[in-house]
Amino acid sequence: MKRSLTEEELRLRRLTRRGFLTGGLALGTAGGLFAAVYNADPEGGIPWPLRRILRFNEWLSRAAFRSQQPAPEFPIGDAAEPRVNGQIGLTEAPDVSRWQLTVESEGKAPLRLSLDDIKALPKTEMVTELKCIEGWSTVVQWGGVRLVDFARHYRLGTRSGNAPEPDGAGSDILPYVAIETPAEGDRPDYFVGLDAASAFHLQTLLCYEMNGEPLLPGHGAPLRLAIPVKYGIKNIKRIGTIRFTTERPADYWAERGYDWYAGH
Ligand SMILES: Nc1nc2c(c(=O)[nH]1)N[C@H]1C(S)=C(S)[C@@H](COP(=O)(O)O)O[C@H]1N2
Ligand SMILES: [Mo]
Repeated sequence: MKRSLTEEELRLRRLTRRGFLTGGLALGTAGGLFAAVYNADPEGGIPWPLRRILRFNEWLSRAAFRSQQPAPEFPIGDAAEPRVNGQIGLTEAPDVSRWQLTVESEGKAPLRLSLDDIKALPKTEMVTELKCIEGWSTVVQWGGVRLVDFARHYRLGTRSGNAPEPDGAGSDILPYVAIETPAEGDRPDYFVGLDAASAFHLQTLLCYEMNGEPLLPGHGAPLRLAIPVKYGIKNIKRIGTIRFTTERPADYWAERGYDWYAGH
């Protein structure tokens, strides 16, 4: 692992600890909590009181998200190139000519799309902040297609197989979206899970441009996610597969013990 990842882990750990504290205060006294945690049977490796706190934190994030608040946008003159950060799943050069996007949505036959298919959809540009959990952030201009526009065009992400509503809400919506780097072996190298509300947020873009230029390999060419309502960790680079699902997807950093939502 690179040194930057170790730093990333430290930041995440601190953030998670803060989350535990907030949840812990809501549940009871620190002493009582400590005793409860200490004596609890672990469930999935995590003692159940901590699991509960994690769930409580997730519930809070979800409640906060219901307002669908936009992330701030900036003047284009503020945009700059962010540092190339996080190279998991990017070790080999991308073969853009052979690249295909695999799209799965429960109850539908899988789709295989080219970059031209994606570029043919309505383009959205936005200037937002890419915020890394390590503590840096950069204003970036992104160009691509909104995930909600993409899903509406191909009728993805609903139980009925109809196009989702423009606000991406309602009981017909499949609750989760999994996005993964191209699978090399049996598992992709990097993978993120998103709740449908975040995935269908109007500022969630499948991007093929950064600052007016085609995306560079280090930034996730040919296609990456820009999702400014989430920390950098969810802004997955070099997407190979998108899956709309009822099952809460695995998430690279959540598997390492950190908040699955990673919103801010
Ligand atoms: N495939 C992949 N995507 C990834 C990562 C990674 O390691 N692999 N790191 C994430 C993190 S932690 C950040 S901060 C952003 C950084 O994006 P940038 O390199 O374009 O600045 O990418 C995210 N997407
Ligand atoms: Mo990051």
